Amino acid sequence: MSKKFFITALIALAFAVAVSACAKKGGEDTIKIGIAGPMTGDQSKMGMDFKNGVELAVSEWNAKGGVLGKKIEMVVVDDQHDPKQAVSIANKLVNEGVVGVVGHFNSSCSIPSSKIYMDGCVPMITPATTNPTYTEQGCWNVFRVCGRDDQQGKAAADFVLGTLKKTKVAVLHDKTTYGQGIADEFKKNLGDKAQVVYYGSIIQGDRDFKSVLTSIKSSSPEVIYFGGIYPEGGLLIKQARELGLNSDFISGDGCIDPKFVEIGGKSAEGAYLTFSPDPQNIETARTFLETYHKKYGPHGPYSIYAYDATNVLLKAINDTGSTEGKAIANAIHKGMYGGALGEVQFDAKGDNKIAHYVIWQVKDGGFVQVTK
Ligand code: ABU
Repeated sequence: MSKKFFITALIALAFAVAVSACAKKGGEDTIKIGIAGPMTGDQSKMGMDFKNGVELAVSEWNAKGGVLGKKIEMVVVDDQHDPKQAVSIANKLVNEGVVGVVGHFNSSCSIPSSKIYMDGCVPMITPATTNPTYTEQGCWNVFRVCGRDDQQGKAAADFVLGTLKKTKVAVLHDKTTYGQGIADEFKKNLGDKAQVVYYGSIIQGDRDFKSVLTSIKSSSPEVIYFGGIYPEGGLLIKQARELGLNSDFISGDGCIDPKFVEIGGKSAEGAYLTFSPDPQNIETARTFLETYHKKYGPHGPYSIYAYDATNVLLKAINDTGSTEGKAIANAIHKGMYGGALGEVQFDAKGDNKIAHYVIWQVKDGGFVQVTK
């Protein structure tokens, strides 16, 4: 039996089991949706970007009368990018009767909480979780509007080999599901075309990386790849340059935020990152960007994804005329959505069929897309 067939069969079975377990929600004055992410702490910028994107979509729906004749109410919860806290707040959202969740940010939070939402018959759409496992577990209730780290790791490896033409590489990660996962995808996609002269990890939350960077320097890499998030990524590039370690630096979507440049300062200049194409070049994103900027200031990398995820969820509730989780998930699977980022369509596992990655670079303190 092929892996694809097995996963599709597993999801079909999970759907069938869910029919008997899911009860119709409702009876309240509002339709509640959960927004989950790191709302406090060093990744709170991501949580706030989520909250703003969702709030903008909800305000537009509510201005038109809400959904199924009821106003939409946001229930915002903070997972502090901690997997245990994520499970705890997932239980809280299920108990509060949310009909869907937009979140979480971190793969290490979305993966364990997805089971809680599935048991509670709640569909979840993550704007930003990119680890493949999220949609490979066989959960009927999971969706993502972003891409996956197997795509993203390949894009980074292709760029290092094909464009930078570098073959001596150091690979570092933060030991999280996302960080290690994307670093390993990058390494796997280098294959035997590059020599990995250093492979190691840091601990998320640490602030002094001089020791690991000194070891990396002694291996003389042409490129350092980092799998992790901007609080550590910004410090890593800053401290690398202070040590005279001037190799090219490349990371993933976890570092593509102005906070990376704020922390890294001038040292961040020239760093490469993988992310989706610039929404400023996407016609359908214009209205979102104008409205968002007026209301909240500059958009973050995942503000627009949170906005699109919310619209996917609310459109499915509206189209199906139901707040029952399985019916909503079915409607999401069947639909084609004209989002601010363009068309969104999901495969049987809940992955966005249309997502892809390009290369960005830090130039003059900002991020510029450098490949098509
Ligand atoms: N995709 C970037 C960071 C979020 C995650 O853990 O997947």
